[in-house]
Amino acid sequence: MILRLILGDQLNETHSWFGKSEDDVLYLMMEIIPEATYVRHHVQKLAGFFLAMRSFARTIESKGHHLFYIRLDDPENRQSFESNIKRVMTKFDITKIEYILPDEYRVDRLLADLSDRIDLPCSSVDSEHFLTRREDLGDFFASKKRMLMESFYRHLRKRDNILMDRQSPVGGQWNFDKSNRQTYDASIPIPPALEFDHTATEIIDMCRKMNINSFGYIEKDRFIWPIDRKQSLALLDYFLENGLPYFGSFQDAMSSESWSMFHSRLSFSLNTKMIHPGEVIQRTIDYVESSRKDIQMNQLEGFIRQILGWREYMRGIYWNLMPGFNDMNYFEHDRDLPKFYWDGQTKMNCMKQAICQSLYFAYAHHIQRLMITGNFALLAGVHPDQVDYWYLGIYIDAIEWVEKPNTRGMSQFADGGIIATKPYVSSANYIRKMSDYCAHCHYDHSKRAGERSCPFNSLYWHFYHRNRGKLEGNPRITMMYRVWDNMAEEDKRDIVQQAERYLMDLDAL
Ligand code: FAD
Ligand code: DLZ
Ligand code: SF4
Repeated sequence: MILRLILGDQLNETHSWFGKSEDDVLYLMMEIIPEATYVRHHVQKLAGFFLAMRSFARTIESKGHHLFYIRLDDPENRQSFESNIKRVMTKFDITKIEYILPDEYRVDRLLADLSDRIDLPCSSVDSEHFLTRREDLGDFFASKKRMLMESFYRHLRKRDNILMDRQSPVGGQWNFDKSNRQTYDASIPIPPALEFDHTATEIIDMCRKMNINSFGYIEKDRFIWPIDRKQSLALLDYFLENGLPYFGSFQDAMSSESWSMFHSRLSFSLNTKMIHPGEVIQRTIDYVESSRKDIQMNQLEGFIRQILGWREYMRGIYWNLMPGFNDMNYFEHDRDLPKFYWDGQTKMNCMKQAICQSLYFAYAHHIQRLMITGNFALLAGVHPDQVDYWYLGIYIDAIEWVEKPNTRGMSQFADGGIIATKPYVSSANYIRKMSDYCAHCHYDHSKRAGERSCPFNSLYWHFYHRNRGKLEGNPRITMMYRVWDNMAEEDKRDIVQQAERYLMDLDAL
């Protein structure tokens, strides 16, 4: 009998493994303590993975497949992939092991030499999920100086003939980013987030019984994210109807009125592989073509770029940089992550909003992750290990292959500029322009130093000042140093002193 392992982020019903049921195949899924504790997960992330895994198990069993499912609190659970495989091997006449290539380096290494330890042939198959192979990005950039997302994205547009008019991009432009930085226009109603209605009580009780340490909230144990393919497709359809018409325009906008704005919230469904990026792209294009709404190109292209461009690019970067990626710390940052990241208790309203909604929904949209919480961690000089740890735990969609390039690379510039051409930092100016947060803040967005001066302002200049040696040569930053150099000496001194006072006690901010 062949034993086939399915990991918790491999819930892909459309995988060719499940084409027809075979009597000589036994599928194996397991809930294990190391996966629930390799980082402190948000309670909704634990609930989401276990609920979706169990739902997937029911689906494939209903299609006639044989499955052995090990629950976290099963007294016979040996709590590791390898030990549980060995246990199943003693129960059934297993002659071969097959697994789907994992997306995480850690699990990939664990399974790569499994056959040496269990004395049975082991082989892997593709996940059939991504639009590129692990090594495609490295091959594509082999002879190029920079590994820019935009080049890879254009290559994939051409390769797959997506939004193309022969060799030219539809709409005459590859990228409509400039039209995608609008501030939120309050006359356009934000669609309420589509919520599903699952109860997570059993999972939460089980995690408690098994001493799994989690954080974050889940109101009345009600889990609102999709847990199967059908619900994931319903979420996609809801987004196309309600979010897509304004997606591009307000992609970077933030408002305390909504925790998900016009975003799709599809990342959990995609990262667990309940839906396929190719079908998301195709359905989106079909929707725009058949819709009577006049959906502009900047909305459509903006969304396609996230899935076809950023998502595939980040995965390629991950496989290109691992395992060395883990140790990158370009600025040699070493401060601790402030305590308020774990409870949202800070006087900085932008941080409070972004962190509290993450604690309540296990979600923040991209610009909150990048330009609020990520921006602050970078300005404050927090060690990237601690920043990674937080992002990997708090978000429902956080799987290392996508979390790490976004956090350590894009947001913390710990790779020294492989992903981003300059650090994503900003002062209050940007936050004020893109959100309504500053209007209700204890701090004054217009002050760079002195009482109640916004910490983002002094820390911003301090960041450039202290990292001059590493950044001055970057042509995209020259201008900032010119502004700094032209400031009055007294102002510069006040700003640096203010930043140093704030840095001495970040927890008090
Ligand atoms: P939408 O805005 O609706 O975008 C649609 C889809 O595009 C997303 O579902 C996602 O699959 C893809 N996408 C968009 N941006 C990116 C990106 N930068 N990288 C990869 N895919 C992207 N995304 C994760 O899936 N998991 C993570 O752990 C994660 N950690 C992040 C950490 C930081 C510091 C930052 C700055 C970004 C991170 N992202 C991560 C990327 C992005 O923020 C999320 O994919 C997005 O917010 C998910 O919400 P959504 O589904 O509503 O996205
Ligand atoms: C996130 C997660 C959690 C919390 N628990 C499990 C689990 O018990 N079993 C499992 O197979 N997968 C789990 N996952 C998803 C894993 O992090 C992911 O499947 C692997 O690390 C491979 O990327
Ligand atoms: Fe954030 Fe500063 Fe604005 Fe307050 S004033 S919301 S801390 S940017």
